[in-house]
Amino acid sequence: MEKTWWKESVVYQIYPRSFHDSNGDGIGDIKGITDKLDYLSDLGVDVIWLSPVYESPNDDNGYDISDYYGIMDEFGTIEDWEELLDQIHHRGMKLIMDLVVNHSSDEHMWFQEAKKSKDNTYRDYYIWHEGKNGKEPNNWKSSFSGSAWEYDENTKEYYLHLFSKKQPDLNWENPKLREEIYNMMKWWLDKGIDGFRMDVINFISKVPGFPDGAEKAGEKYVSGGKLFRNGPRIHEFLQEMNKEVLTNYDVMTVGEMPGVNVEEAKKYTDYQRKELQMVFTFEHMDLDSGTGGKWDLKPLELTDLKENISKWQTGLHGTGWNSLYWNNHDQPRIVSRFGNDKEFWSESAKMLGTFLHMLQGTPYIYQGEEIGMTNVRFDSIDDYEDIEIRNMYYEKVIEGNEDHDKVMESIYVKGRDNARTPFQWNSQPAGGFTKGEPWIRVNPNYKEINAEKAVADENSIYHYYRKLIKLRKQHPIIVYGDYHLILPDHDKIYAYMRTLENEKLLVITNFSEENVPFKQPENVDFKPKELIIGNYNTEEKGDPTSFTLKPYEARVYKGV
Ligand code: TEU
Ligand code: CA
Repeated sequence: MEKTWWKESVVYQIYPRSFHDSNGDGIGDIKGITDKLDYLSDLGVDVIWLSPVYESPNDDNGYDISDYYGIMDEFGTIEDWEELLDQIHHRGMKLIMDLVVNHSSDEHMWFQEAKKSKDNTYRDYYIWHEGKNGKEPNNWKSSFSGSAWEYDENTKEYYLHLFSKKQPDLNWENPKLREEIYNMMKWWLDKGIDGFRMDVINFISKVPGFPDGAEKAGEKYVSGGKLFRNGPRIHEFLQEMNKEVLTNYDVMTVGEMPGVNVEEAKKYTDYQRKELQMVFTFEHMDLDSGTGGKWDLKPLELTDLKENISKWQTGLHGTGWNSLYWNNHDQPRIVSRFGNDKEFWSESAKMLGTFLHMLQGTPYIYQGEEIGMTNVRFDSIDDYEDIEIRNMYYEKVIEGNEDHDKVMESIYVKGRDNARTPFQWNSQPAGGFTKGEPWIRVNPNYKEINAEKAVADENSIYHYYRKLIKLRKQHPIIVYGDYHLILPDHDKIYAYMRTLENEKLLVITNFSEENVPFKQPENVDFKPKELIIGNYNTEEKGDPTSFTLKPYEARVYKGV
């Protein structure tokens, strides 16, 4: 298997608004990140993925870009950004930027022009359609509630926005638009960045004619996902992007792809197809959602997780490459979601980290995951900033008369603001994130959970993550070994083997708060030699093939 730097890297995602504020305005900024680079290099991460810092009106916190070549005033200047890149490279780390080109902001010059008239030069940079029988062109819903179409009085047509109405979808059918995007990508790559994370990049090719999505009883607008995800020209567009831009640089690319399955991911990440190197799947992040989508809460079944992770591990082995993540700026905190953020907070955070970092793929750590930051429970909906949360609350409770407490509970469990409360640096006011008033409330547990305390405690989740990252550097089997599930039917223990030539690893994790007996199955050909990491201080005594796992215990044995 081809060995490459991006397969051997650990990536750390920064959501700049919530990372560290250097000038006291309550908003994280670029200088604030530069001040904290030693913390990141001490953690041992290799690549930093920076969520958008471009000019934006912040309707969707920077995922609505009004100038792809400018830095958002609140975050600083292009000189601040150049200093950050320089300081990242100086420490031997790399920087990948967020590429948000399925849509722009409606305040982008292109859209401001396009909406002036139907024959404007920039009109076809976006997707315009006449209404149908006095209504929207089709029945697609926006990810942020309501219709995916907004009517423009001036030119008497609708424009498509799969997200907020301030995020008009760009028209990738237009070769001139594609050329603008490729030129912008080259501009950033020529400044020295090391790659891109590509926002909903599998949405850029829509089915021609924009047909209706499948009707759903009681729903005015429905998901059009089958008609804009992994669309008819997606591979053509990505291969063109690769040929025009990416192939000329030694870069890392990861495509965020809601709705992608393993079969499609094989195509996107097969290096001979020259498209992308990795994708972010959402399948494992949908296992605790009911048929009604993310807000329809359902407990995780461990056997579902086994089936899904195993499908991806074996499906991409040898052809493509996996990204590995539990957290990002759109997902709730994993220790609260699949772990236990109360009695077994530290053990379960370490277990979840072990499980993920011993898999084949490139691991992504989201800011705060390494210190066990948890979900938050704000009493009032007014404390929430995320457009997805606010629009959903309005649609369900204000317009739909759904029960306030039930909807708030779904926000506590799944809301994106769980990941966006300010990074907790220390026990100072606002957790040391800012000397001013933070743009969003800080999680009240910042006195107990913060980086300063974690760095000072050799048994902290932080130091455990440092060990996990170091192991990946020391043992090529973790990066390049193949994967084999064992105990497939066990509903509390997730155990899997890794093998590379004559080396083997056995990873054993207890996803429950109970003491669970583990017995290595007879048919597993493995002789444990060394416990290379564990989240309880397990002495070497006892039979390593038969023992009782403590609540959320994780063990990794190396052997033959
Ligand atoms: O997310 C795409 C996406 O599908 C998520 O928004 C997800 O559907 C939603 O958060 C429900 O959990 C990307 C960015 O990561 C997200 O922050 C942006 O809001 C979105 O695209 C639009 O740019
Ligand atoms: Ca600031």
